[in-house]
Amino acid sequence: MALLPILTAPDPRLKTKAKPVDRVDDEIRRLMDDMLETMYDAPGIGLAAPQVGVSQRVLVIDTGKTEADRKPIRMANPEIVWVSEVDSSYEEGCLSVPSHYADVVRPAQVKVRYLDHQGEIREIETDGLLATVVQHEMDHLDGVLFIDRISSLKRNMILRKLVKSKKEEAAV
Ligand code: K1U
Ligand code: ZN
Repeated sequence: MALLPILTAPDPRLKTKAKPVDRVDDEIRRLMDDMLETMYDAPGIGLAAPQVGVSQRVLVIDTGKTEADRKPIRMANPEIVWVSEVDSSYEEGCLSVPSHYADVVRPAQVKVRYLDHQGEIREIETDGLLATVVQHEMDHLDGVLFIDRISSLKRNMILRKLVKSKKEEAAV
């Protein structure tokens, strides 16, 4: 397995719609495993392929609190097939928007259909943190960041700070 570099905003690769996976083969399974290792190392609770520069509709999630609690979820070509009418708000973070957090409103419950790491069709209906994270990761597959779902004032402030820190890092 390998640790993959995580892209940070602003980066045009994070704004691009990813392509569906043709079939879940060994290459996709290796990508899923490398993404999980990268996510655990970061640390994070989700990661989408565009965040590691791969424009494919693949994501991984694990909301377990400890190593013993780990229950990795690997998804290819996820689709939301149902959303609740009730919304909920959660303070989101993102490994591609480091050190910034904001409240985002999304449907409280979702049903998602996807291909698992064996290429089998699966469905999960979920709420709480997992519902938030799966919607956040699916946004990445469409080139959408959580800062695109907050006010333009807050978004531009965060983007200015990210550009500044990238310039400072490049100067070291
Ligand atoms: O970059 C990402 O897409 C991953 C992101 C997922 C996420 C978190 C919270 C709300 C929505 C989506 C993260 O994992 S940010 C880091 C984080 O939340 C976390 C890190 C370590 C332990 C617990 C949480
Ligand atoms: Zn993210």
